[in-house]
Amino acid sequence: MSSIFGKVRDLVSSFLRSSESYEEAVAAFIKELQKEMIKADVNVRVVSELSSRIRERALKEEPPPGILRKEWFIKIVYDELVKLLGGDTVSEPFPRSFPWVVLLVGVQGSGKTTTAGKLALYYKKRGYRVGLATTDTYRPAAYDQLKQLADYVGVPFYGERQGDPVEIAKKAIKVLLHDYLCDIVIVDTAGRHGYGKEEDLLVEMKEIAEAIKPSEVILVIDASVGQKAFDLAKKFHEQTPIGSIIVTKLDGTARGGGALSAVVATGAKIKFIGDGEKLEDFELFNPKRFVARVLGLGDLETLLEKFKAIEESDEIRKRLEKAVTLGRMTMRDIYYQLKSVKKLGPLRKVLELVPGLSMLKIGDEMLKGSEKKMDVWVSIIESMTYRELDNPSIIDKSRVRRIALGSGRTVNEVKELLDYYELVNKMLKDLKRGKLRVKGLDLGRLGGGSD
Ligand SMILES: Nc1nc2c(ncn2[C@@H]2O[C@H](COP(=O)(O)OP(=O)(O)OP(=O)(O)O)[C@@H](O)[C@H]2O)c(=O)[nH]1
Ligand SMILES: [Mg+2]
Repeated sequence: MSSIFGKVRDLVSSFLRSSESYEEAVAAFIKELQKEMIKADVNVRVVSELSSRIRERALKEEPPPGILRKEWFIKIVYDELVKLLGGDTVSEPFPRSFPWVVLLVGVQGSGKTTTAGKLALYYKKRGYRVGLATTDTYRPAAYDQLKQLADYVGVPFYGERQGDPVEIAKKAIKVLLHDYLCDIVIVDTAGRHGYGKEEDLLVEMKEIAEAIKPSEVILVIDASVGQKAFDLAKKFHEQTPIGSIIVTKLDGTARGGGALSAVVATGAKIKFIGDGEKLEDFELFNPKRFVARVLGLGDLETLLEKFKAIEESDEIRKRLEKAVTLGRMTMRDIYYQLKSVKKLGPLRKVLELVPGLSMLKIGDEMLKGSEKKMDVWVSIIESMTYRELDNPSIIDKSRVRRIALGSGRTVNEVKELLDYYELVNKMLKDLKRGKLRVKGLDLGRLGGGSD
């Protein structure tokens, strides 16, 4: 997998080491990145859009405290690549409704049949009743190939050695859903169309899709497919809207750029990746992890840690903004902050960039407060019930004693946390009423009216 984007890893480390000026180094990095991506068969339009976004941010944004400008640039590259690959969410692999019918499409040899087997195993292991079907009557061995996989996984199979693929698909759905009561049916299709043209294959996919109305059409794409993947994905997409993508053969020497292009061409996200011939060589696609690997951030552990800290502080900032808007903060928010600050460890200085945090004393208490106190408070909060978390005012003397006992802390320590909770909430309330001004917080924007 390290071969994707060729030498991007080396680019990153030489960028960080280079002695050129920031502007020069950025320009050089972008130029090399473009070269590598084009070499990796990423569509030219995609490359140029990506680089202008990176360039613009690189020249405009100031890094947060504690982060060097060059490090921040790598974060920008990381962000933009993650965005390109579907954002920071890992896609939801589990169907929302049943039955869930998947139609696998893709060109010859892209790995559809193998992927059908992988999907079947993946979902069977997770307790679903899966069925496999093939409509491939063009390649003589296609039927046996999927049948064998179905037997290996231990799931029902439907296929016919010859006949009209559309009719076979319809029958397969009927048999697997009604006779075998499957929750999930995976339909494998042909990658070639007799001696026919590519157009015929596309028409057939469209007809099958119209006949069985799958819940999701998945494009299976080989990581080594080059530039033509972009056009191909677009063509498939025009015939049968692609819901998601599975990239196969990422274990090989492929650079994977074609697959990246397919993502952009269809607007669909990569859901799984295959990295081997065995059915177990299959995993959910995680854009962040993937890009971190591509950029070699695993080797730059401290840098990756810093990025995580920034993301964490971003989450805290969002929660704080909400608390300010509402004029209150829950015990759960406090818990989240305590945990984050602990997790960030020596990087907690990054937290200082959270606007208003230190002014609200939350920062002071936590940033300067001892590690030990954080542990105490975390354990106390963990001993509270959900009702107490949501509404600490119900915590009376006897509950205080029970919480202290449950967490192995003293009554005074529990009281101290509750006092702190009250103090923070009083400040938030005053803030909302406009009695308190906090530097760095745009109160107008947050809409804290003076009611
Ligand atoms: N190394 C590796 N090989 C794979 C992977 N996925 C599939 N293959 C191999 O690629 C070849 C083609 O796979 P198939 O699953 O038959 O491809 P297909 O799309 O069904 O092919 P057609 O039905 O002919 O269109 C087989 O030799 C598979 O073992 C993968 O993730 N890694
Ligand atoms: Mg096949």
